[in-house]
Amino acid sequence: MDSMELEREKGITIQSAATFCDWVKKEDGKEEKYHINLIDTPGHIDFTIEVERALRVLDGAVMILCAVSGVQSQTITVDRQMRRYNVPRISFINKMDRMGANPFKAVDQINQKLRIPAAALQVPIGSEDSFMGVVDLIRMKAIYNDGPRGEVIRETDEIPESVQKLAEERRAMLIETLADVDDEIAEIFLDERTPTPEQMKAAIRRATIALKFTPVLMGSALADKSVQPMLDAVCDYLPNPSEVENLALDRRRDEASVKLVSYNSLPFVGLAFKLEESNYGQLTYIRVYQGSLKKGMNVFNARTDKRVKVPRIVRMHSNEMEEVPEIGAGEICAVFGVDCASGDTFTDGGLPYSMSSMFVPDPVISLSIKPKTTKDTGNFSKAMNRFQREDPTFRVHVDAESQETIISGMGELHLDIYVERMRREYKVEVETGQPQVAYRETITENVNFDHTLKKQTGGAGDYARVVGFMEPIEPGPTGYGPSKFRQEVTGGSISEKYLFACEKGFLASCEKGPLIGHPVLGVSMVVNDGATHMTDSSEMAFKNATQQAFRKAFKEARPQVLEPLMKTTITAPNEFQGNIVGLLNKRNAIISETEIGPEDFTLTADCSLNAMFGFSSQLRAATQGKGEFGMEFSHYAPAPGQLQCVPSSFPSHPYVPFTNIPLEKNLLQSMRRCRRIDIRNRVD
Ligand SMILES: Nc1nc2c(ncn2[C@@H]2O[C@H](COP(=O)(O)OP(=O)(O)OP(=O)(O)O)[C@@H](O)[C@H]2O)c(=O)[nH]1
Ligand SMILES: [Mg+2]
Repeated sequence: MDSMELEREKGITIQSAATFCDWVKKEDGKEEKYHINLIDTPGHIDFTIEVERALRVLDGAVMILCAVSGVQSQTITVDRQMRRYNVPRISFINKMDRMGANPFKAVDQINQKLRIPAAALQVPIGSEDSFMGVVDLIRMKAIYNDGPRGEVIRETDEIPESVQKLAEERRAMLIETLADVDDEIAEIFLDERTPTPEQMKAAIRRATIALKFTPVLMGSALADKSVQPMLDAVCDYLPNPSEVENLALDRRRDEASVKLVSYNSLPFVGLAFKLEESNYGQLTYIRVYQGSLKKGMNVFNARTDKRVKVPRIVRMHSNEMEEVPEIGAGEICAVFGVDCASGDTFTDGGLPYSMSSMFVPDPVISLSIKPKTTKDTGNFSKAMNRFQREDPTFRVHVDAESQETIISGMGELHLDIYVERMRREYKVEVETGQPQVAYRETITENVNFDHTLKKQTGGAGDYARVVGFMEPIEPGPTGYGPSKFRQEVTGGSISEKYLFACEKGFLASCEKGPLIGHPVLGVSMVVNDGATHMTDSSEMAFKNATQQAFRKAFKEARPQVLEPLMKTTITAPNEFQGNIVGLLNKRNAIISETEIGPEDFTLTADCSLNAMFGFSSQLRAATQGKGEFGMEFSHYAPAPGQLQCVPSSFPSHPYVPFTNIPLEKNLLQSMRRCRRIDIRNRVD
């Protein structure tokens, strides 16, 4: 489904792609047809928004693991995202044709590292080159793939002698695991009876949908082996849209939750989860939760309250599309000509519902960018606009002082890909600066302020006085929150209009902190008094006075630079554990979890992004190339002492040397190299 040239070239998925297919499940001579709406997502954390929005709208997922590597650091990150959206999953162990394939190691790792009870529903027949098929442990049948593309399924009751014992053992383990997660099987198990295939399947379905279990299947996509049973399992064990509780918020009743029911006959509710610019205009992907969406119908955007007509509905088949007149409840489609933002809810206009949006992480890395020649400026801005609309984790702003265009995103690969796409799709060659860490600024103490702006230069002067205090907002469980403005003026010393100007001044100050010019988090500013001059006061004067007061008070309130901390997951063979703990200690990382398996260990730590530069090359050196790591933004934390500036020594202009701390160049290169290894691993 990777249709972009760049995806094919690099061998990685960059954008999620949607497709629709019918799958005919054959069982005991009976045929049943299923509609499947499928979204393929990237695995790299840099494209994490694609995973977030897919998981937001999907009812179930197939988690794909490698039979040799098992649970990788990337798997752990995606696992966290699946939990965020309560998505039931089946697990598929791919690459059974590879040398060293060991599906049961992967099953153990799902149990231990992801802490979700898992059991294999199959055992492999043959391995590596001679991997031929699987034994279905529920029905105890051998399943082989015949035909040039493995399209002919041959099922027999004859289980090869060589796997007979393994199949019995694993079947017993499956029943035992099910007994732990399902009451009905527990009862049968305690009575020392054997559950029937129907009872087992029903229990697997119940436990999977209840997020208590994941069934594990195995095969080889490359060798066209045992993929069909996985699709059958999708039908058997993942929920259909009516079995998933999808909630909307009723705006008329204080945002109370209401259940959406996936019936075509009910009023329409859908969520626009992804936008894409295409040759024919903006393509908006919509998941229909309730009711149906028809061509020519009028829908209401719950955010803007605007009515739009839906001129064209298409079903996506990766990059091809099929025009359809109607899409029913539970399905995914794309529409043309509907202008909206990603995450907007659409209704038929009768229901005051909106749906919660997805989680959009903050960017952690930024760099300056400009077209090499001025003639490309038009295309450059076109590209920037498009990328920003499509990807909420990609941000663009112009630095007020340097006038440079700054792009920010989730990682170096993320930004690299956009630079490359600009070159290919918009024919714009660009120059980029050094990547920089996205810092934040905050205060740690309460301060009062009483600031008067007074200028008299002939004619009308400027006058505004603002009085109040600033205080830190304690970081919550998800870290530092946005800064907040409040007015508590009594007696009308500042009018409503001017207070609004004060708030504007405050917001402008928060965009560019006084320390190093990065956004301000976790600061509360309260204006509770002031003074207005009959003729000299203006909105501008109050806005400026607030900005000046903010700046002064901020510096007195023991300000702090915050840096991004990354949740880092490292996996390596056990013998290297000492080395890695040493490496992390040197970086002041806080290790939150260590898990030691029979062969390798997984360690989770919070580590500053700054300190992670150069890590991958050191990790490789310390583990003979056998270690791997992945990282994801966790939260902001105060930067270490040597990076903090002493308030008294603050220059009155932004502290330039600090903002210019580049990501250590070779660190970046090594991160890149690490990715390359990652990619190469997949190929062999
Ligand atoms: N040996 C073997 N290689 C496979 C198999 N399936 C996929 N590969 C190879 O693994 C590499 C990566 O495959 P992709 O399908 O792009 O993997 P992906 O998980 O979609 O990767 P991202 O979307 O970038 O996260 C390719 O080189 C495939 O040829 C398999 O069953 N056996
Ligand atoms: Mg892919």
